[in-house]
Amino acid sequence: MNKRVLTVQDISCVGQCSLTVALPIISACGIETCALPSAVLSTHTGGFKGYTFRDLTEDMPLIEKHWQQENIKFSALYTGYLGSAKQIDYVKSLAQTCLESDGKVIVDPAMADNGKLYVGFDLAFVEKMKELCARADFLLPNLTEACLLTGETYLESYDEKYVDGVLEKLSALCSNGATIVLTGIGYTSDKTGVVVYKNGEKFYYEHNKIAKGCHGTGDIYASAFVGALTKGKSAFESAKISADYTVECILDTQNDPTHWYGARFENALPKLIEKLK
Ligand code: PXL
Repeated sequence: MNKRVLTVQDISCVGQCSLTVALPIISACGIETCALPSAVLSTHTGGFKGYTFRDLTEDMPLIEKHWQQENIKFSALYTGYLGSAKQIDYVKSLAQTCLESDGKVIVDPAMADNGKLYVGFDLAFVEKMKELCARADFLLPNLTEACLLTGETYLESYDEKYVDGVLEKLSALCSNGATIVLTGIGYTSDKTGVVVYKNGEKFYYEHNKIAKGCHGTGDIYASAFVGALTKGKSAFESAKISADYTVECILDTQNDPTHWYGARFENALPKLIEKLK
């Protein structure tokens, strides 16, 4: 049967993040992609002023009920930026009612970056997010999110021992035995990479760090990961393919000063698709 992914995250109308990134990327991977918007914002919250925010929490149980009536099921549930802590309860419920029996839950605990929570999130949300980590089959935090979830101190530079400690604490949160994909890990100033960790086994993929960091690259990364994984690639292959794709997107964006709000993911899509063949 064809794979069908459900992704739950916001629509930022402008800004190249969340659903406007996830839908095209996962679709380009050749996978039917369904969307449950967590909120509608005029733009993302990272740099624009005066954005609108329509919270769609109350629609979620109604949508879930309808899908149950129609016996609609998904092969994977991929969650990103959520509009309220209450939505975590609804997402947990969707994981029970709307997934095929071997369906996977992929959680990007999108709530923080560069050592700080995003505007609108608080420690109560972080606490609640731990419940979703417990249900995850794949967990994709950046280092800031990992530190918030584990109580570890966020450091700008660190060694492998520090990262091992973070990974162990994250594993303890993941009672469903999730594969952890920890992004943005670099041991020298010119490198970054991703660590894939499961049952004490660890793989590290390192690549060049591009000076310009772009907003929304976490969403590009997680969407490509979901696409590759659903296409049947292993977690490590998927992590590597997504890292290479994200680098291509940043390279395509870095010399355009008007494109400060996100990363151009469109031109590199053929390269991503090629790697999935
Ligand atoms: O890329 C994460 C993200 C998603 N959605 C919204 C955001 C952000 C990051 O700031 O503001 C609305």
